[in-house]
Formats: sequence, structure tokens, C-alpha cells
Amino acid sequence: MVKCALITGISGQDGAYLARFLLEKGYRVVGGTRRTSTRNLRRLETLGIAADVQLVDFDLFELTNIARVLDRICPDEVYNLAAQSFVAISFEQPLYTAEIDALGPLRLLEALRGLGGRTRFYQASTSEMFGKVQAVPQDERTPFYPRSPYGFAKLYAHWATVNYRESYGMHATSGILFNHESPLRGIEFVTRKITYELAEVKHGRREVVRLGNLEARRDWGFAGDYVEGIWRMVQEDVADDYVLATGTAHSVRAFVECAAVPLGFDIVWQGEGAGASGTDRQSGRRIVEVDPAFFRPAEVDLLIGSSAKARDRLGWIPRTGFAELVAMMAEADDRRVRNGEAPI
Ligand code: NAP
Ligand code: G4F
Repeated sequence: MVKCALITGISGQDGAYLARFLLEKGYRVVGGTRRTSTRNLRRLETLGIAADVQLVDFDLFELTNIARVLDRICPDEVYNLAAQSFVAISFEQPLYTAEIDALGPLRLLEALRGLGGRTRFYQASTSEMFGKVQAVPQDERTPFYPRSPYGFAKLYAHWATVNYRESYGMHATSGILFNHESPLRGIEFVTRKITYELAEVKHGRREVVRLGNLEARRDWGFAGDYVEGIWRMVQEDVADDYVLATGTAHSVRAFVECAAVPLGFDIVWQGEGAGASGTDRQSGRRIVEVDPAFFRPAEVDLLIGSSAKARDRLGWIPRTGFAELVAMMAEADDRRVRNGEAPI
């Protein structure tokens, strides 16, 4: 029998990669998209799958909409990827972030419980829940200490998922994913901002890339690898929580240096903190500057995960290394900017 999956947030980075993965597995894929004045299916189009998925109007804000969609579609599996996913904006819009990222998953869980709780549920949890980290590396047993409205909203949803599994026997999984990137990453996140804006500098469309905290360290993997881990979690007989991570961390500064190379720059740093800047060795041009406007009220200094449990139980390992990931993103943005394409 053909399985049916509902992906909320199908227009986002992970939604697009997961949709492609499930289509290749023979699933019928239904994607939830919220009403906006312009339809944004660029990622699905880039992967060449926009015509292969069924789209439904879906908003995590609206319980009645969620219940009707589930009733109509009767999915075997629900992947809740929809979220206000940008940490920086969550400081500016904490209540909205809580509505969508904390109460949204609760609405979904309640609607699924009302349908008898037979549908498998995946919640997109995050390493941001570790925040001010209490152990290095972080795994499923590490205590949480969120540092942003996004982090504590996601923590609520994580515990809601655990609680519905324990209270009602639902097959509800929380995937605690560390940062994962790709050429389809949103332009506001630091990796894509760096590769896109450095490409703009290369092609004469921008003078300088302005960044915040260069010293923050993240465990960056490739989104295409992570969606397979998500699917594997949901196929387990017994639902559980899993960390997906690469086990290596790099600073924002190191990401800039690495992205600069395929774009033909060699960065030399001057200064510290808010006064730091980066110059291209050959041209002597200052092309990176720190702008305190991008500092956050509370920072997550270091995230580095251990996905030993996912490796042992799910057989999942990330295939793409850091240098390969950065080059993939930089080369894609070099091509896009050269061809005058609008950023995704
Ligand atoms: P993304 O690219 O920002 O995509 C978010 C998706 O959520 C978009 O499709 C967006 O729709 C949708 N959305 C936002 N508000 C909604 C609402 N009220 N109702 C319905 N849909 C809504 O995020 P991503 O990087 O793919 O991440 C997927 C999920 O994993 C998110 O929950 C994120 O918090 C979580 N996560 C991501 C990472 C990472 O490193 N990427 C790590 C850990 C956890 P529009 O296109 O209309 O905006
Ligand atoms: O790329 P970021 O905005 O990602 P962040 O905050 O780690 O969140 C991402 O990963 C989470 C998983 O850990 C997800 F749950 C979440 O949805 C999202 O996908 O920032 C990474 C780091 C931060 O420390 C930030 O302060 O980069 C630093 N940074 C320095 N300059 C910057 C900038 N971040 C952004 N977005 N823009 C800058 O100019």
C-alpha cells in the first residue's frame, strides 16, 4: 500500500528535501503551505518536484484548519517541520514564535489524539534547546538550557511530544537536530548569508558582508543527509527521541574563511569583537565587517552534538563533511549571482 505523509512547512529547506526523499521512497506526499500574497514554491521547483506533491492550505495557528486537513488527508505519517525558525527574530516576536513553535505542535498533537492517535508524528526539535550547554558534546541525556524565545518555545513542543507519547501511547518522535544547511537554506541564516553575500562581493554587487558574532561555533551538517535520519526515526517500531549531528563544530569565522576560497578570496583578519574585519589578501579590500546590530541579546556560544544513538539504532551517519558542504553552498551562490537569479 502507498503510504501518505503530510509535511508541514514543505516550502522550507527541510520540507523540500524531505518531500523529495519520500517521493523517491514511493510515498504520496501532501504538503501544508500557509496563505501568503505570493506563492513560494521555489525550493520545490529547484528540486524539480513541485508538480509531484499535493498542496493543502495549512496554518499551525488554526486548530480547526489542522483538524480538517488531518481528517481529509488521513496521513500515515505527519512530519511537523513548520515553524518560525529564525532565532534572531524570536527575540523581536516572542509571542508569535510561541504561538507557532510551542502551541502549533500542541494543536497538531491534540488533533491527532482526537483521530485515535494511530498516525505517526515527527516533531522538528532543535539543538537550540541546549542553549547554554551543560555538557560537551550534547546528546539525548544532556539537560536543556534554552537561550531564546525560539529555544524555549521548541522546548515546550519537545516535552509535549514526549508527554503525548507517554500519556496516550502515540507514536510521537522528537528529532533534536543540530544546524543543517544547503544551497536551499534561507538567506537570513548565517551560512547562506555568507555564501550569498560573498558571491555578491565577487560579482561586484556588494561592497562588504556585515556579520554579528564571529566566534559562535556550530555543528553544521547537510540538510539532505538529515532528512533521511528524520525518516528513519519515524520508521522505528517504538517512538523515541534522537539527536542528529556531525560531531564537529566550526566558528562563524571559520565558515567565512572556508566559503571565501571557492569564491577566489583569501581572508586576513584584523581586530577583535565588534571591531573585527576581514580583508582579501590579494586585493587588500576590506570585504567582511562585524556589525553589532547582528548580535543577539543572549548567544548560544557552542553547539556540538553526539548522534551515537542515531548511528547505533537507526544506522544513520552524516555523509557530507564541512568543507564539502561549504563549497556546495558557495558554488551554488556563485552561479546564482553570476546568472542574476533572485536568492531563494
Ligand atoms: P525554514 O526553511 O524556515 O522553513 C520553515 C517552514 O515553516 C516554511 O515552509 C514556512 O512557510 C513554514 N511556516 C512558518 N510559519 C508557519 C505557520 N504558521 N503555519 C504553517 N507553516 C508555517 O526551516 P527549516 O530550516 O526547513 O527547518 C525545518 C524545521 O526544523 C523547523 O521547525 C526548524 O525550527 C527546525 N530545525 C531546523 C534546523 C536547521 O538547522 N535547519 C535545526 C533544528 C531544527 P513559509 O515558506 O510560508 O515561510
Ligand atoms: O545561522 P543562524 O541564524 O542559526 P542558529 O541561530 O544557530 O539557528 C539555526 O539552527 C538551529 C539549530 O541549532 C535551528 F533550530 C534554527 O531554526 C536555525 O535553523 O546563527 C548561527 C550563529 C549564531 O550564533 C549567530 O549569532 O551565527 C551567528 N551569527 C553571526 N553573524 C549570525 C550572524 N547569524 C545570522 N543569522 N546572521 C549574522 O549576520
